[in-house]
Amino acid sequence: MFRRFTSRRLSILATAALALAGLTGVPAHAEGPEQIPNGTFDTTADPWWHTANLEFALTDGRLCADIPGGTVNPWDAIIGVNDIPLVKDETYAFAFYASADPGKVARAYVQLPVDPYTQYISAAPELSVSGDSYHYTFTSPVDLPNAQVVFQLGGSATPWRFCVDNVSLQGGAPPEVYTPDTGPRVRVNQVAYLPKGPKNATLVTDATDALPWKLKDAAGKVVAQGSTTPRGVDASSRQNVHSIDFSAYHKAGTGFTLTADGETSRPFDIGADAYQSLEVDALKFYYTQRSGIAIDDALRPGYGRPAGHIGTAPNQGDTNVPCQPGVCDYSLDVSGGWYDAGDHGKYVVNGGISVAQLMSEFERTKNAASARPIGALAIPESGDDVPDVLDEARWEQEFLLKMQRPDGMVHHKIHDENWTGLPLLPHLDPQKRELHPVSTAATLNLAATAAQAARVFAPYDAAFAAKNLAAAKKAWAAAKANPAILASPSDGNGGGTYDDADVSDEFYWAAAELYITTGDAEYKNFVLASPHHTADLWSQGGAMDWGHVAALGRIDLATVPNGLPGRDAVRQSVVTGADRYLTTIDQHPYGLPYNPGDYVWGSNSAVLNDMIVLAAAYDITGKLPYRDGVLQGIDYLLGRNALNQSYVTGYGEVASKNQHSRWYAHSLDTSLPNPPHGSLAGGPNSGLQDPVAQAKLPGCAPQFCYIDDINSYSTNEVAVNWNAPLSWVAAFIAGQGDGGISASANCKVGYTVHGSWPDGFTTQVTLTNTGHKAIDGWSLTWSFLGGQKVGHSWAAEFTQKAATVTAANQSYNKIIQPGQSVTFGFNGVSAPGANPGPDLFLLNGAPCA
Ligand SMILES: [Ca+2]
Ligand SMILES: [Ca+2]
Ligand SMILES: [Ca+2]
Repeated sequence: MFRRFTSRRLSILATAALALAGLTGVPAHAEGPEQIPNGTFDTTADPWWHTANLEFALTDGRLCADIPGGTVNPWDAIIGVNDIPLVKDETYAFAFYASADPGKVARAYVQLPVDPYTQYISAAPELSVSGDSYHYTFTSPVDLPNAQVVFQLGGSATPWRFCVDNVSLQGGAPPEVYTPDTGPRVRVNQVAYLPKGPKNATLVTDATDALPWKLKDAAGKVVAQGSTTPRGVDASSRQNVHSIDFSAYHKAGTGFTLTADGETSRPFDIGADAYQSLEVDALKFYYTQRSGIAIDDALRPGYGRPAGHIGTAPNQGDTNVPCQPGVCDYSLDVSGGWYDAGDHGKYVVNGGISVAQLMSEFERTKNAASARPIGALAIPESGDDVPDVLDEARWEQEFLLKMQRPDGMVHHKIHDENWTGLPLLPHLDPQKRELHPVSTAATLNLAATAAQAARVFAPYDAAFAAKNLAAAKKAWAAAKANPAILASPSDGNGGGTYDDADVSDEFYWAAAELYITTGDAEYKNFVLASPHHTADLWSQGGAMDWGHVAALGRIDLATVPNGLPGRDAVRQSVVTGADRYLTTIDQHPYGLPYNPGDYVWGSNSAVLNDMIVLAAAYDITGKLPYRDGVLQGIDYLLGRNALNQSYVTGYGEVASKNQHSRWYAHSLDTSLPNPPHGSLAGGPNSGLQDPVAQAKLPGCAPQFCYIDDINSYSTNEVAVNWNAPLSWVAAFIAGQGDGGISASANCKVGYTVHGSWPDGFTTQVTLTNTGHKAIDGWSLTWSFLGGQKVGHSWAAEFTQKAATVTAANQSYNKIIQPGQSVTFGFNGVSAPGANPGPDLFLLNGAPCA
């Protein structure tokens, strides 16, 4: 499970203008289509919501709630459901069964969901203990796509119990049968294939025999041709499909099309440029998600807005945020950070995996042969010496630090008291903001991310690094002392619950990051003893998500230099996981590494996280099939799929652009923008966990359980934990150039720390020419783990930029004959913590084999 919401609700402020229309109070004939999603409560309360002062639950097939006493107004306690369509001049039959114990008058309305809450029918049934059915009719005076049905239950001095069932609103227009426009049946990556990379497509056809295909350039000239491979019926789409492999064509260009079975694909490029821009755009997404800072329109034309949640009315946060009633008696300044998704909430566990993946995207540039520096992001911190990807990560990490209490425990989340409606710019959110209880999971997320921040920021800001290391250690100790404080699965009013019943994986991840950064025995021993250290983490769903984080630790232990005993087996375990995802890709006619049966909430991020395992295996082994698995996986997200659309805004001829967001809400308010280019939609979700998906997508095959509708939050939201693996993978692909095999250098490096003392160490490096030709002039580059610096040196010219060191020949040792070596060395100034030898050495820019 990814993001789960037990309810979504709109704020109820008052019921002003009454506009009764056609209320008859007599039983009506039930005719016309049913407009209420789930009025029978057979298996779930979704998508019904309730006010924060009550909970509801299913009891004997009914929805029941204990209504608190002591409220004043009817609207002080509400149960409701949103997004009910009304058609002007249509007559509706409104009916429900309800009971009250003791008997009570309730109010039932079909109304406008925002101020002035105009009521199209207003009923005040006298409810009995034994229960009764109630029937009304009315004629709608308006066309409205999103009316609310609410039961107002407040105003009683004493508590009582309310149950409801068989809520029905029949009439109006029959629900439109939704059929997605899937365009031509030849499905391609609509953005770009790398010239020398794999090139695969999928043809939807009833044909069972192979068919001819033709690749045409922009001028319509056939430049390659071949035969399709019949693949049978694909379970994820329930389509009969063929696959097409045109990898043998290598020439770059734009406007290619692929033709088969009388259909011509949407156009695509063959080239590498798109991934350079996708890497940057996917990261630029975070700036406009920032809380606590005005978004500069000069940096993001069309996206400028005032700062959200800086203590300026109508905001009620985030500079001095109290706890929920009864949770704590203090307030914290928790301003800053990123808004999580399409809402204004900020959740430590989802921020945690996101900031970790951004830091890993940076850290990979120090350790992976094919990585290149991450591009500039046009953010306020651009132009300084700190890579922008780290500046962006720091914006969130600073917030995570603020969520920590003096005792080390970390609050799970901070968000609005009640759900707000769409659209709503951050600075206009009037809701009370509340801190929710601390949790072990949040505390361990801070331990992990702060430990990672301590090493990656060390060369740029030693004080910030030290602050993070102290916070990480404190969080670790607090979590050890409080190992089972779990977030509540019912704490979902106004924000996602992000509850997680198993935090043993969070312990493993935190221990792994603390070990990599410090080298300390306590964390090493914990890692080696954890069942997650050797468990099979490579699920056919996603390898990791906000609640399953063991793979974050395992992959970092495999790919970030460290001295863990048995590290070779750790590296091999990642390769084993990648082998499984390669098998899935090979067997899937749409070529994706994800094949769990039903698709989950945020399935696109699961696809990407599986691709990160493949990418890590490529970084570890240098074997091309792993890299090519990543290149195939991105094809799915960019158009080679059953819906024939890209899930990344601005990429591909047909792409998601109406993702669920309160401020990229162009489809609700044309003065607001669509999501920025590079925004990833959550993707197909078989669970259909919102009213739009429930109305439009019943019975969908997994790949079809998606709609680009702003109200389909369970298939089409944006989220910080979804763009993080997108940017990671885009950076990986951008580093592959045109997809050709980059040369490695004929060299071997011995790197030996001969001695160390509290703030220093001495290192000897031996560079051996393993080739058959003399090396005439050399510079050897590697990166330190953290804030280490080269001091006194000998036999080479040293330069250092941040963590990256280059040692170049002197005139007398410029030539290294085949089989010969040169030796040089330096005294290092040690930052506190681990000081492992590097995994990667580049000789004149190429990795030593
Ligand atoms: Ca029922
Ligand atoms: Ca910068
Ligand atoms: Ca967990």
